[in-house]
Amino acid sequence: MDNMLARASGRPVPRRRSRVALASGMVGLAVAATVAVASGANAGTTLATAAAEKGRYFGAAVAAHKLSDSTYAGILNREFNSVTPENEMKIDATEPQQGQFTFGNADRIVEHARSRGMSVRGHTLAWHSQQPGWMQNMSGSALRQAMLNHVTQVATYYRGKIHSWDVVNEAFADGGTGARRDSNLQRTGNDWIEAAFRAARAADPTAKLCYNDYNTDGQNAKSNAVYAMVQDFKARGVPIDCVGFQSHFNSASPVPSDYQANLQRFANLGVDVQITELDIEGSGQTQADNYGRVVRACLAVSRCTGITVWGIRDTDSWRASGTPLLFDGSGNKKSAYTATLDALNGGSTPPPTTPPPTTPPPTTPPPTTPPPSGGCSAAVSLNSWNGGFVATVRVTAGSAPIDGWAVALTLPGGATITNTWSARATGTTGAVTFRNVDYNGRLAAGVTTEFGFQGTGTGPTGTPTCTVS
Ligand code: G2I
Repeated sequence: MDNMLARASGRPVPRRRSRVALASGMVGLAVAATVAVASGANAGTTLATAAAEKGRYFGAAVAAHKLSDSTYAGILNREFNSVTPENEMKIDATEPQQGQFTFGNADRIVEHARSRGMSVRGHTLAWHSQQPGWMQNMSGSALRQAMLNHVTQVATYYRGKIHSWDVVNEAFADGGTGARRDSNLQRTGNDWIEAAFRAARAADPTAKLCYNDYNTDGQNAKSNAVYAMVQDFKARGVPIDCVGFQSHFNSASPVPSDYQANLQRFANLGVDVQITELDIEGSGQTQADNYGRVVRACLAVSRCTGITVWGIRDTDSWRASGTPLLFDGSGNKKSAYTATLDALNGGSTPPPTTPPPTTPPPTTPPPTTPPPSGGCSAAVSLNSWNGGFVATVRVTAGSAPIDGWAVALTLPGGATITNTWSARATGTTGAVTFRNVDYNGRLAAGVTTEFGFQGTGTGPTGTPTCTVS
């Protein structure tokens, strides 16, 4: 409370001094409270609420078998609004025998999260590690087919329930080569990554699709190689929406000095960036300072949409001896927790409602109608592959607020819409009109909302028209 008031009033008062101030009388408290209200500042008192104030999520990696531990679940439910199954969605867990899918443990986490309004990061659909035995023994086109089937089955099963999927994990080699990591998946052909992304998009067009890796947190040969891949995917319309930076740090692998700049350069490619597996070995002030730096870097990048720590208590960590997390083994908040919360409650760039312009421009420049005053405009961007497409449509209100919108466009012959989200479509072929749904019809002047649709055949190429309804 004392720190919250200090923060809300814009005064960085050290914890001990503010306690003294608080004890010195009710007058000081009343003044501070008045300042907090007058300034309109809302300091979050948990990681989730503080991050939400900044338009971000704050998540934790979760193990299904720990959900029955009341200390663990208590912290999870109080502090976090996003979860990542730590192991339960990996290939060996979800397809232990070829063609036999088991989702029990993953479902427990998804249910726990969704019933409490938390979002879920899916981890991970295609990875060289934690493959079941049958997959480890496969190669060539049989493996490629099995991998694509796995991606399709798992993403379809969880369709509509996943905020972001780590579609492909850790596909680049360490060291200075910038090469792909050798693996059975890589040996099926260099295009295995884009094939996995296309299969994921077709299976769940609502999830953001991420590439996730470690040792890519600063600019180096490995992150340069990932950067080149993302740039290439954006240029060729391969459906990628986000890049995950695992951010496992310790003294041998510290938070890089160009961490924020590296996040920003990826964001400038037109993808969201997410900190996906944060943990920082250490203790005390040094650890706390490093957590603060990471959080501030994310808040400074408008497309850094959320942070996930890789576990809850130090004892839950995959490297518990390094005490790398925000809560100690008894569930007490560490100074790293306070530094994280304080950083979340500090200043930041606005939340990522309107993504910054992307470089380079997409190969299919979104056709736009000129922004009419008081009307609306629409722009389509397409992710296409042989035989199908996903269209994302951005609808922007003109110079006046609107209460509803309708976007009309024409599909080429042979194209059929199979699925629409965040809009209602009339028709599935030829001339189609999309109208807003309940929650996205009302837009303030200049504000943008998105809807999308998926189809077979070729996507629309003409200019959409937007009318206010
Ligand atoms: O290694 C840290 C992370 C690096 N990035 C990808 C993440 O998926 C990875 O997470 C870790 C989990 O935290 C560990 O919990 O991935 C490890 C496996 O690669 C996980 O370890 C495994 C053990 O290897 C298994 O023996 C064990 O059965 O955890 C399993 C469940 O406890």
